[in-house]
Amino acid sequence: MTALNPAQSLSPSSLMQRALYAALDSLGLKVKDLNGLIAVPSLAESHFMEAHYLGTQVGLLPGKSVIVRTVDTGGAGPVTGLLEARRMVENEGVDLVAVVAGDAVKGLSSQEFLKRADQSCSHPAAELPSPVIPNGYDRIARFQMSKYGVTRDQLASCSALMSIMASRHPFALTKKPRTIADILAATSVAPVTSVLECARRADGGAAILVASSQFLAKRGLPRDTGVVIIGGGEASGPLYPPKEIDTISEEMFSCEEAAGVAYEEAQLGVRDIDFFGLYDCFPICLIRAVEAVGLAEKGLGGVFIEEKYREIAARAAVDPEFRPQDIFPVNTHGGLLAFGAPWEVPAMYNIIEAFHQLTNSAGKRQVKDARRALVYGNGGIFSASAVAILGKGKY
Ligand code: MLC
Repeated sequence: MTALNPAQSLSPSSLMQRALYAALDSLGLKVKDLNGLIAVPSLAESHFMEAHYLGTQVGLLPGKSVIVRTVDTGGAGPVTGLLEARRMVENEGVDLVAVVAGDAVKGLSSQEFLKRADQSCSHPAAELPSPVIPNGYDRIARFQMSKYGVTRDQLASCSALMSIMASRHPFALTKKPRTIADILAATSVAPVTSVLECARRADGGAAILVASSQFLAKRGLPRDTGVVIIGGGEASGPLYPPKEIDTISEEMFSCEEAAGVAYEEAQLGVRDIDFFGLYDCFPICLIRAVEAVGLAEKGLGGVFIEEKYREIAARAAVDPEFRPQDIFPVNTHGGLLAFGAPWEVPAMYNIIEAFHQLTNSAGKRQVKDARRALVYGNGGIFSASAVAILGKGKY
């Protein structure tokens, strides 16, 4: 990954290129070693056929026997890309695929960002005021409050908990833990959403390489320095929620279905997973995610998060050595709410943090004996869910 909000402002294409070169360099590989490229589009500088644009910029194209694809499932894009890369390796004879994302939404003025972001999920039928996306998630939060008794403090706990996690990651944007009171006192953006409960707008790029076992053997690359993809699932919902809260139904949500498909393919259950990288663009996304992957019972995700937050905050206050990951092995980097969220890029950080956990390179954030991880990306307003289950490369 590139630095978040680099000192010198860079275009989305430059961020994508830097991330791609950094990933290749880390293994001593070159662009011409790739025969697959997947990119997700940016908001700040969108291109027709983003992956072809990037492939041409870096000199992968023209080239023979190269498969290049743009995937657009919004914020789920990196996880969809990871699963698509696996299909390319398994079914299409591709050896080495790069999945790349980059955006520079912090570099846009507030007005320009909102103009573009509002267009992405708006429709007259949804009657969502600007900012459209925070208001869309806020509507779902209010649905969850009326249907399942989620409280305002439970919502705020999500952001407070993510700020504790982020404060332990050297690259995260949020450096200091925040309390529920801090979150509630921040500027209001929508009826039950403050500015500190929005995906933290940022610039950044990230890339991931997916290789076949044959490629690793041929190039003398050890299998146990990477991770393996052992299951995946995707499911879809509508682009925007219905206007009336009382007409929202469980049918519009898709994470549980995607996670179910992934667990089934991997022949694993929630108790087999040691680390979870869960999408948290707004608190309600994290609350629904802990339920969907089976960490909390249906309707009790908010209670679960608030309990974890209060326990972690209390123990961290008296014990500087306390390890929050021992009781909440989720988003040890701080998620979208606190690590940073360059539009469609941030699910990459869930995958990268899972990679660090599974390769025992997460430093003081390390989850003990992490052997399997689940990563979840969400696009639109609960419009796309992609879940992948990853395993340690070494058995
Ligand atoms: C913002 N700030 C935060 C923060 N969010 N600080 C800590 N934690 C957070 N989570 C800070 C900023 O760094 C900034 O401080 C100040 O608050 C104001 O933020 P801003 O973004 O510069 O302000 P503004 O332009 O007025 O816009 C506010 C906003 C916007 C809430 C309308 O930030 C917004 O729309 N955010 C949500 C972005 C979004 O929708 N992403 C996609 C999520 S949906 P400073 O010091 O820097 O000035 C998704 C699915 C998908 O992920 O498919 O994409």
